[in-house]
Amino acid sequence: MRRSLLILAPLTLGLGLSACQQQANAPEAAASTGPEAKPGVAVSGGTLVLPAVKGNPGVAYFDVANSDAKAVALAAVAVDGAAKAEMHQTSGGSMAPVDRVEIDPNTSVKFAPGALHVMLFDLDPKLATGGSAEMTLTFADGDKISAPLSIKSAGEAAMGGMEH
Ligand SMILES: [Cu+2]
Repeated sequence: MRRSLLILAPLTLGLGLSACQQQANAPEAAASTGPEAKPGVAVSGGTLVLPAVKGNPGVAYFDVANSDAKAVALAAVAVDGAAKAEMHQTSGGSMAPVDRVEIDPNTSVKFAPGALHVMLFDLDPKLATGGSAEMTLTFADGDKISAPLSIKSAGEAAMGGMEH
């Protein structure tokens, strides 16, 4: 009787420990698949073009590919170092804000000069040509994905055929 109790005690202790460890690990595991990486969605070609005139808005361009079986809807963009970021659509020489960008299954959407783009307001002066800024895309379902933008000057971007 006594003996079996002694054997049980360490076992119980061991179980208690592993349960605690699992609990402690759970939030980390969720974080690595949650805010930083929306399943099936990939961002590439991120570029931030600084304004030619200081104080003017900058602009961000990138590609978003959806390899998932269902459509996703991009609802918001945020960029570190920009007080405000707005999705815009250029058409016929003018542009208008866009609330939502749908990306059908197995397609990609390009944010590019003369089309969809992200307007960046009140840029931090620390954003400098040759550096990079972190961009976070938020989808309608609350999922997020982060990607770097490489920072270019307006002149550099123009040479590459980029025009806002
Ligand atoms: Cu714009």
